[in-house]
Amino acid sequence: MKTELTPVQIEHYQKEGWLIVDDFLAPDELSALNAAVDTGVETMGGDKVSGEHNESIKDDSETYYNRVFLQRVNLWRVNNDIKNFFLNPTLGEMLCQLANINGIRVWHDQTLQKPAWGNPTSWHMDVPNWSFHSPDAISIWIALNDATVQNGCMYFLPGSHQQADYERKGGFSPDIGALFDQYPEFREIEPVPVAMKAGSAGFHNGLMAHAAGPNMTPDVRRAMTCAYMPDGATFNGIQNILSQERFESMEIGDLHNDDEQTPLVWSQK
Ligand SMILES: O=C(O)CCC(=O)C(=O)O
Ligand SMILES: [Fe+2]
Repeated sequence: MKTELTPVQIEHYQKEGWLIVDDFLAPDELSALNAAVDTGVETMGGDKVSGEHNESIKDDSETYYNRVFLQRVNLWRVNNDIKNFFLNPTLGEMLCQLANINGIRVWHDQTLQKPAWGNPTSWHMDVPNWSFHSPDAISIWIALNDATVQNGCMYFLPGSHQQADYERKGGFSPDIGALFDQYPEFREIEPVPVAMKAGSAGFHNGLMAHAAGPNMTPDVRRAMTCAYMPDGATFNGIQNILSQERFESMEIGDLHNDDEQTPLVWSQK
């Protein structure tokens, strides 16, 4: 895992809200992660979020969203290889350097597999949907196979995180450009397509606007991602992927410090 960063890379991430690290994984690390993702997905069966056997979030309907991707969340809970991968302190320290924070917890991992002829991923921001608000959330997106303009690679809107708020967020409806109605000023920013070779990784700030194109090919576009929160982030009243039990037990302002839900990965202390 290529976790060494240069000052130029850190500056790029902070200014633009994203960074690509080519060949982030060595070929053996990539095959191990690919295998772990397949095992994890199989273990989860039809559940979208591990541990949540909730009929309303079962993946069994042919909706527009199910043709955006096959999505399985929190594989770290059902697969130790994935847990060791994303809770690796060296990775945690790298993410803290990029985000300029002192400690970091997993918010959730997810595999996002855009099927053959899959729908695009609409323009959105991540953090406004999540159960904490912070300008410093960071996600890693690893290409498990080549992500190309043809099969639905991501697009970033550089610098948009600096103008974003927690109310306007775009969405996942078929209206891929709804975010630009909410942020007319973003129409001026040139989107950057980020094709990535298998094993390369993208890092993005949770308030930076991003999207992905449709998959125009007969093969799946496979990615494994993990979203992280700064240690010290607090509950904002939004449920998102929290279990009903956890959601009901939390008051707005409570620290997200439960290692069963949001494990600490690295901390300076
Ligand atoms: O993989 C995609 O199409 C979208 C990924 C995304 O939105 C994210 O990682 O936050
Ligand atoms: Fe996203």
